[in-house]
Amino acid sequence: MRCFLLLAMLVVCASALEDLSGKMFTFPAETNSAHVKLITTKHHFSAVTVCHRSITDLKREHSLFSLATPSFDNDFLIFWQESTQNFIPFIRNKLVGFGSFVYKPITWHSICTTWDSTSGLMQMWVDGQSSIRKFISSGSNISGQTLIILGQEQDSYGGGFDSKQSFVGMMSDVHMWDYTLSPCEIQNYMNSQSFTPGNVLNWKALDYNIVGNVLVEKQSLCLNSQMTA
Ligand SMILES: *[C@@H]1O[C@H](CO)[C@@H](O)[C@H](O)[C@H]1NC(C)=O
Ligand SMILES: [Ca+2]
Repeated sequence: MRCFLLLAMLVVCASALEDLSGKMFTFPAETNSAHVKLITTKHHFSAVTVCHRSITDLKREHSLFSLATPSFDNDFLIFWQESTQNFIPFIRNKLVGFGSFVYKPITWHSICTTWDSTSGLMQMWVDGQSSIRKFISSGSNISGQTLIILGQEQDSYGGGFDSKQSFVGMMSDVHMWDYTLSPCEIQNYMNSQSFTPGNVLNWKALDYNIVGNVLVEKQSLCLNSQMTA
């Protein structure tokens, strides 16, 4: 009977797309295990855009978005490096640094990252400000079974977590597209105006699994006034 019940629950869980509007993932503790796995049916990318909002009080490096494939554990990673005060995105295990952004603690930040394999250029936006466009990796697409994880940084496919690179804080409005958004669309996202939701990951119809101590909670603060403060 217990098995039957578990099976029934698994079937329900596997097919559930949840509208997380107005909600956030809360990562309340530093661990080398707690994370959220985001599930998508797309596994081949010649371009990507990822946008999310997050808040933390960490004063150390941490992972904001970790996409691994069997060939590259950092096939697409968004990482904050405290020692250089740089965002360090990775594509296919290659990296570039974006400095000069103001990444204040206990402040909600809207962060978007774009890349396309033709030009190999990457660009980041933080709270409405854009970086320059920098070369990172061209001529090779992200491909293979993608494993997308929030809260931890994958040093191996689906594992190799390090508590000292984990994310502690809250994260919301995670979207991913398999193309590069225009600067206007990114500004719309940053200003919480209407935008085309992600076609790879959509916060309004999200398939995800929580492992360990991560909560889904209502956003307790007014995000808009935080953004523009
Ligand atoms: C990358 O993907 C695009 C679109 O699917 C395709 O046209 C191109 O040939 C791919 N490039 C490589 C190197 O596989
Ligand atoms: Ca690592």
